[in-house]
Amino acid sequence: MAEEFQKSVDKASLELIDKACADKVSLAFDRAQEVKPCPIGAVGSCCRNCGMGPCRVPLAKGKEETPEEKRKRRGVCGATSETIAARQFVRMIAAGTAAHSDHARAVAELLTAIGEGKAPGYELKDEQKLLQIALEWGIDIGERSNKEIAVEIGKKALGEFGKQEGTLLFLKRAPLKRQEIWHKQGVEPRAIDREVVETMHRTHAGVDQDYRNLIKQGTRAALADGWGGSMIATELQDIMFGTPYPVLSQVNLGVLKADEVNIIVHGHEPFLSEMIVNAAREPEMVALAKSRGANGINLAGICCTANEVLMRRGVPIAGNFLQQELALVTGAVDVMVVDVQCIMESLPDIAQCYHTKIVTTSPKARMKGAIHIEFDEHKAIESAREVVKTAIENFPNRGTNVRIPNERHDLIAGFSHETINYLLGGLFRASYRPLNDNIINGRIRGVAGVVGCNNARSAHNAAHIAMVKELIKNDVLVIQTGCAAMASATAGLMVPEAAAKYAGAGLASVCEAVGIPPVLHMGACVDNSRILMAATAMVKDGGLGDDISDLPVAGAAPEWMSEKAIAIGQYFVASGVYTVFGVTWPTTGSKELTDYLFSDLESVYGGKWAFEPDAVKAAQLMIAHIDKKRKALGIDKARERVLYDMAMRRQLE
Ligand code: BF8
Repeated sequence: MAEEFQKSVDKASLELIDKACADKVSLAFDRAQEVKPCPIGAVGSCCRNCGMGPCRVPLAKGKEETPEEKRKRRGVCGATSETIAARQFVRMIAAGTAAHSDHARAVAELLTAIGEGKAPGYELKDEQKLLQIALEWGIDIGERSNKEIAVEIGKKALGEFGKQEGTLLFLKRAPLKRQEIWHKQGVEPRAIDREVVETMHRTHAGVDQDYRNLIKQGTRAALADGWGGSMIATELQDIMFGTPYPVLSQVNLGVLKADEVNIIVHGHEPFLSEMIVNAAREPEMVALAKSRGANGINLAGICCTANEVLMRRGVPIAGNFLQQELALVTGAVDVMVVDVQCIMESLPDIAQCYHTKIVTTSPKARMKGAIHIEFDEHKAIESAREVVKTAIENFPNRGTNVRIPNERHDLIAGFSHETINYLLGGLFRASYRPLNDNIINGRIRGVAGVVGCNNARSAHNAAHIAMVKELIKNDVLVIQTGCAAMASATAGLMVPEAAAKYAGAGLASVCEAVGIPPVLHMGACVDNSRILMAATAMVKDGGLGDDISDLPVAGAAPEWMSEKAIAIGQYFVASGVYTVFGVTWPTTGSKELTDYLFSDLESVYGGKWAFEPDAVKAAQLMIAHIDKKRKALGIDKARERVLYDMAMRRQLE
């Protein structure tokens, strides 16, 4: 009998997977069993970029390929397996960059509209960041109002998408040495849209036929994401909605409430959900809910929209990517309102088995079987009220087939780069100095960014939690975003008490002194740009080399699935970070290309990719890399001494 596939390590999810089975609802976990991944496409050996194909150029299994066989392994147009795999890879980067950056475009448009007084209900909450970016971008402040400055920032940000001259403004934030590397390699992004367009052009049949040159363009597109679109999204959202500071909330499906109207916000763009938070708190809305028999209105989030409203408003998280269907299976969700990205097309179908209404809001992302309430920034609060009312009116239709798992955990989120700066250094000397000092003295071994998705082909949350536990046990401070952050929170790793329970003695002592968890939630996927800023701040504070590639840091996405994750990984690598992915690797159909990504890139960018599906082994690879960097910095001895001290202390105990 085939071995039973482990679907999740999360109790709440397992409970609802069983309920879905009883309710005859098919989930992503089931489809992952039924639809096997195409073994040729999975390794990047299928090219469907023209009408002569799809051309499949698989490696013959089980024997060494002769040069003659390799020469023949080509598509009809003559494309080699290297070119084919590189084309698919950089197209993934382009799609990921497009997703983050189109989000950023909408952010810039909204900021402009707020400044012009055309987006009632929105504010400019972080004045300090507004002025700081104005200064950074050479925008005149003088006697101008914040709104006037906001218009100019918004327009300048929009210019980043299509300007015809120069390179992206935020590249100047990187350490000087990093900027020089990008310049020397010729990978400084010129304009965000241009890099996506050029990637699509170069991967069209018969254009770029050198895998190194394709990866170079992919790098440029990826940098246009990390140091462009994503950074614009993060920074401008902070101006509008506030820069996050530590906030206590809860996570997992147990945050849904049996006696209240449950509204789930799902997707990535927080514009409407910010307004839904406001609308749901209006006394008239609460009164309306009570008149329909509910005790109140309960908001919760899924995926990165959840992270956005968690970070800034403390809204609890119902779940991550693989829990979106399960939220519906509770039978307790009155409306699930979605915007863009990572939204499963199965939702309306599953909703039909219960009473849930799925509401789409973006003209870019409509779904069959959903109600469409279009988000209009000019009357956002009205759209938000309509969504909330739809949920309230649907509450009396909730049936008896309801099960809300009794699983919820506290978490502290809101660790923006600015907050970390402040927490470590204090209000008057905000800096990363204490972090750098504790890395230098060895209490903290290094820092790891563990980010990314869930993947239905690997047990939900298992790799995330195993990797993060292994890292903190070995004194590596973990910073997180996206669905990865939610996974750690469900395992109780994002509360200060986790330091004593799970972290090594060195890391625990620092966490206890500062009062932070050993695993810090930095936000949504676009907020990986906060990680770039944190790494840059570490370099600028001194003592750990003069580039990101000198730092004892590593990155990982152990359960990745989206093209956005590939874009993120590539900009981490091109920023100098060793980056390990799990589950599957999309270029193994070409050994040459894979070797290039896993090894040669390091001599160019100081960062490189690695693939390791075993999460603990992957963590150990990251730790080995961190130790290598400590040695290069000459701070490896300090750590040995600290370890010796701890051993002695334990003996004494
Ligand atoms: O942008 S981590 S599954 S929700 S892609 Fe999607 Fe991946 Fe989750 Fe957020 Ni990021």
